[in-house]
Amino acid sequence: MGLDLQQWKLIMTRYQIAIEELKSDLNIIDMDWKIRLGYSPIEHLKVRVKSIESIQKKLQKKSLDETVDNITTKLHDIAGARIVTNFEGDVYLILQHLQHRDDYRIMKVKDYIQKPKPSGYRSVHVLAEIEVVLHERVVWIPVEIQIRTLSMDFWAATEHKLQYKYQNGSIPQQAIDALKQTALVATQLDSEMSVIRQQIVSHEQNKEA
Ligand code: 0O2
Repeated sequence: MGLDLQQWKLIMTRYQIAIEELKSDLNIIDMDWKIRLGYSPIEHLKVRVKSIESIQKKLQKKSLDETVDNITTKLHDIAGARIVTNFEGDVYLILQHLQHRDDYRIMKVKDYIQKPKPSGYRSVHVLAEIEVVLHERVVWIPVEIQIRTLSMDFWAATEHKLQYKYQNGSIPQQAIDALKQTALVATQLDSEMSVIRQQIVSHEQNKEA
């Protein structure tokens, strides 16, 4: 037997609050970076709370019963944010920022940039608990924050669409190989953009000296 409507409401509200808090925190640091440094590593930000349907699908995939305990302790990506940057170095600036906040507890960092997934997927995933101050108590709510460059984001979003198209069958090996190849092209694009940025920064510094 699954959860009743009231139990779902309580759970979903909890994650909705966490996502509001996270969105607000990230918008504040984006503004602060822009004002103090004239540049923010955040290119754009997307947040979402998984739908009840996709929570149920994930429970099934993990062979877990639909219980409050399983949902709140075994699923860590119900509330999620995706922070997209222009440059690979900016991914790590944001990671460092998150690691130094007192109102975030970092539970796990998965660095799929240093070690891409077999599919070619690259991104840094941060599993964190964020502090939310409620009327009479303080709670810590888990969120998954994915940080990646525009080029990693383009690859992941397009690959995800192609996987979805083939969800009733298997993707031909030729397409899997071709996708891995495009992931390498995306990696190349990221490193070339970083080199160009470095050239521009050095040029400006030489002018000032
Ligand atoms: P959605 O719709 O994006 O949320 P988990 O699946 O989280 O229980 P795991 O394997 O530890 O367990 O998580 P992982 O692989 O660190 O992160 C899963 C999420 O990363 C996925 O979420 C995707 O968003 C993204 N991801 C991981 N691998 C790939 C990939 O090969 N291609 C693309 N496009 N995205 C990937 P969901 O829940 O699958 O989907």
